[in-house]
Amino acid sequence: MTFVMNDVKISPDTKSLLFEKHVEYISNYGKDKNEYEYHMTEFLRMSGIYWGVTALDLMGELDKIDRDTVVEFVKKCQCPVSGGIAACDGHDPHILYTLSAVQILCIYDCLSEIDTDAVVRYVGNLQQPDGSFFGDKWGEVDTRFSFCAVATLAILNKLDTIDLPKAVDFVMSCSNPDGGFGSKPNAESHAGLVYCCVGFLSITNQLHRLECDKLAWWLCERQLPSGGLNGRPEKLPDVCYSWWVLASLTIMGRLHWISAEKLQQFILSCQDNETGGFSDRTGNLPDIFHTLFGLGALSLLGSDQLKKVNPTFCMPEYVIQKFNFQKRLKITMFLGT
Ligand code: GRG
Repeated sequence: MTFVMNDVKISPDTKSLLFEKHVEYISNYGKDKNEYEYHMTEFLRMSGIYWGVTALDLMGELDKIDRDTVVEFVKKCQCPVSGGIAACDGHDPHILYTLSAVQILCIYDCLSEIDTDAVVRYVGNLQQPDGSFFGDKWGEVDTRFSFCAVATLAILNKLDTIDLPKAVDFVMSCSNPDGGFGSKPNAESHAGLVYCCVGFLSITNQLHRLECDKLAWWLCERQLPSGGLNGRPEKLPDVCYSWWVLASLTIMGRLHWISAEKLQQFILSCQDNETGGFSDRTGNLPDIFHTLFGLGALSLLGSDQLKKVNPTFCMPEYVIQKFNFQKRLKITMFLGT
């Protein structure tokens, strides 16, 4: 029997991090309003800004973006009726962009610039009787939204405003016999959703519910001969899975289960030598999403050129320490059980 494995050949040329080029690439993000890409990515702008702000902060270059412009942008995107936050002024609010906005303001230490009580109400109203969360008023359910809900509320210190036991039961109902998690019950395991569920269980202090060895083994099987990681069996590797897989392994204390050296080579091969930034795979065009997740993974691997990143929140660890989220969370969960 022959097995076909989807993989790529990587160029071994780039061995170091093109630090200055990445700083330039990220600080130019969204500056040229005449670019086709600027308009095509309007629907995810709030997350784009979170990816850029986080990446620059990890590089110690946060002052390369104008803080006041970013904060003004975020404030304009809060819906005065629902309290949720949109990707862009004039768009519908969504829990994905609500989390990104809260992460940005938390990094800038100015959460009081928005109506945080309204954000908490928005998130709470999205919870359903089975514990799951809608992404917005249109009613899609996905474990990504469960993660966004608890991450947002944890940052705002308001986890006690939702039905946590039911939220946990829903996420656990999305686990599969292979140890992984999907977007809803009986959906295929996917590394992105594994991150959401492991992050969710970490925030809610329920990591003991995981079959860690089985799940970590499934995650290790994502590593291909090129060193890159895919999101599910038979798929091509992609730099973003370096984050989703590695962060999940880190939370479970099993980062050493994959080859860090080969993964690092793969990630570095996805840098654009001319413009800076990272692409999904060697030779493709870079974008801000893959740039954050490439840098985030290198930080998890211990790069001494980057600040330490928190594997659960994907924010600089110093920010998490400053607000002491995880300690506060343990207290909330202890009192709540
Ligand atoms: C704060 C870091 C952070 C995240 C917020 C939105 C979110 C929470 C996480 C996203 C997780 C993720 C990437 C989920 C993947 C969803 C999915 C099923 C993607 C399938 O995409 P394909 O089919 O990709 O294009 P593959 O690689 O499977 O071919």
